[in-house]
Amino acid sequence: MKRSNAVTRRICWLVVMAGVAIFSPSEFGTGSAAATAITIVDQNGRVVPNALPSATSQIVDVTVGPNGMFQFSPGTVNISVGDTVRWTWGSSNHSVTSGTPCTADGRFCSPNDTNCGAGQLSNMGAVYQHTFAQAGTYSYHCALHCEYGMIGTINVEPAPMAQSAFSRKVHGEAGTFDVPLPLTGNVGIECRSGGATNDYQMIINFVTSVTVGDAAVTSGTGSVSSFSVSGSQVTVNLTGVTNVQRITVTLFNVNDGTHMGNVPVSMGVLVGDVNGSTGVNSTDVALTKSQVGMAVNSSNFREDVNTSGTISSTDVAIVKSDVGTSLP
Ligand SMILES: [Cu+2]
Repeated sequence: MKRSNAVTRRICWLVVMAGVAIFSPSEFGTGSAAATAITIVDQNGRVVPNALPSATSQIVDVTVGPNGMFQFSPGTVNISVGDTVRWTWGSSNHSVTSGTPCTADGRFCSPNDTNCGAGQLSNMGAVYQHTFAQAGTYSYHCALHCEYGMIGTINVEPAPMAQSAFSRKVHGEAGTFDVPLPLTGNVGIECRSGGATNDYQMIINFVTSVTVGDAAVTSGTGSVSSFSVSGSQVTVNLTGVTNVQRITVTLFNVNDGTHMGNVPVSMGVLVGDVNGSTGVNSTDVALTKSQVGMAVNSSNFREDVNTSGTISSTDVAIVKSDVGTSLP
């Protein structure tokens, strides 16, 4: 296995050397043949790609060996997660091979993302594209002309980071209270009932102002009835959110001017789990009983499970009726 790899590598080098020997003179030259190729490429009128993220997933164009030059144009491209880069060959005998110059790392390569180490060359007019699903910096090069500086970089920007998220409910005249929904680690548990139509409201805060393309339930049962954006805060109104589940709402194409991407926020729904233990049991009943008649405030609002603004025997009865349920 190792030996055959070594042999393969040696053969590849021979092919590369032969390629340099055969193709370099015309490509280095400024003769009429090369000039003809240049003109054809230019007549394609390929637009120089916009390096800034757009409001939706985009395809960014890169020319491989424009005017016979050993370069990718543009050499550096900034895109967002989910965007596609489309390389079009402006001259022959080049490859797009991922990896820090000048070693293939197998992450992507022309013409079809397979056997990248071979550095297969394509000819003028060829098109290869690759969609980048992960944020990061990707170096690539031409397997034949890397050592002449034919290298490129794709910067894939991550989605904007949400700063915090909450499940918000109005408790009658007692006021508005938020259950934190951590963005990492254990899911936040919403213990309050959603009323007749199981309505909930998520608040998602970003560091800076954002625009949002769409919002939808991407996991669990429920649907987005509406959403709105005010500066750095996104409000998502949900309906039909059933009890005893984990639900994920995804904000699509969130754009903060620098980054763009999708932002998921998850919530556990377990009515009556006033202490957020992921199960409803006698402890929750006792906690609720202990707050009956107390004014609803930031430290006991979870016990007002029907969000009436008062903690009463009705809340105790709701918690009792949910004893035995637990978060899936
Ligand atoms: Cu090349």
